[in-house]
Amino acid sequence: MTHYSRDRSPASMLTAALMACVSILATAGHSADITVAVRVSNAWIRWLPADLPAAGYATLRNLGDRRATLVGASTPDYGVTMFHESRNRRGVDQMVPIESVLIDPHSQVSFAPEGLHIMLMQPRRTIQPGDHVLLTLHFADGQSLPVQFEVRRSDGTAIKRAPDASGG
Ligand SMILES: [Cu+2]
Repeated sequence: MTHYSRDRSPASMLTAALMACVSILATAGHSADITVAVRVSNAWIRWLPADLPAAGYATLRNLGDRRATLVGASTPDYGVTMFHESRNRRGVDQMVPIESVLIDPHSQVSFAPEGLHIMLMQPRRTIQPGDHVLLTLHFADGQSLPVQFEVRRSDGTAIKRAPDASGG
């Protein structure tokens, strides 16, 4: 059965954006300095069929004056979440675990195919293109940032295409 998800309304995207803002503002009252001023864009998850692990990608921009240190990510939708970097050594593709990702002030870091990615394994529900997955990014100073990731096929499209005759 082909299932079309139509929940990607501007309202739900606005909600996600507001949630991201709220998490920053919520901690602002407790401390004079806001150490995490990271804005996330183009957050998506490359979905692969069967039980192949998915990978999360996004661009993180540090709008603040202090370095942000990303130390982890968590989500209720996957059992295992970790940072990896894909590297090619002498023609062999490898994925290297990354402990933390530094984002210098007024600069950005991109998680992207062939490079940094958030490895997602052991899904706890059926996840398919068109879905959204809430990932919370954790920073070294204890602050966290919830981000909605859009699940897309490996070619970057979000919606399952209707099956056609050009199989195999
Ligand atoms: Cu990986």
